[in-house]
Amino acid sequence: MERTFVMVKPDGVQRALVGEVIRRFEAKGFTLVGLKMVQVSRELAEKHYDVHRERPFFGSLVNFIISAPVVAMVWEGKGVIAAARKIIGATNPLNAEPGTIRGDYGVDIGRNLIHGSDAPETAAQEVSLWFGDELANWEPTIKPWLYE
Ligand code: 3AN
Repeated sequence: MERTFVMVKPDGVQRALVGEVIRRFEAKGFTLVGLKMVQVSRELAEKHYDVHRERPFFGSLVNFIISAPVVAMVWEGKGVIAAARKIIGATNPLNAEPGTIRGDYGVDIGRNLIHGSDAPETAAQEVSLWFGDELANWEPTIKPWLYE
C-alpha cells in the first residue's frame, strides 16, 4: 500500500491547524501510520530540503523549519501521494484553490503551512529520513469499507 510523508510546518502548528490537517486526511479515507512532534535539527532540515540547496530561499526555509516544532506524519492508502498534494494545494497559497489546506488557510509562500512528498521516490526517501524503522506495522480493519 502506498505511503507518503506529510509535515505540518511551524506556522501550521502555531496556528492550531494540526487537528484540521489530520481531519482532512482521515475523512478522505487515508490511514495515519506514523505521527510525532519534532523540534527539527538544522542537519535534518538541510537533508530534507537538500534539492533546494542552491535556491535563494534555502537559508530562510531551513531557519523557519527549525524555529519551532513541526508535526511529522506518514499517511497510507490508495493513491495517497498524489491525493495528498491535491489536499494540500499549490505551493503559493494565493494560487492554491479554495478547498485545499493552503488555499483555505494561507497567504504567503514562505508560510504555506504544510509539506507533502511530491512523488513516489521522494515519499520513500522522506518517510525513511523522518521515521527510519519507527513506523507502526498493523493492518487497519476499515479497509473493506473503503476499497473494493
Ligand atoms: P511544495 O512544498 O509545494 O512541494 P517546493 O518543493 O517547490 O514546494 O518548495 C519547497 C518549499 O520551499 C515550499 N513548501 C515553500 O515553503 C518554499 N518555497 C518554494 N518556493 C519559494 C519561494 N519562491 N519563496 C520562498 N519560499 C519558497
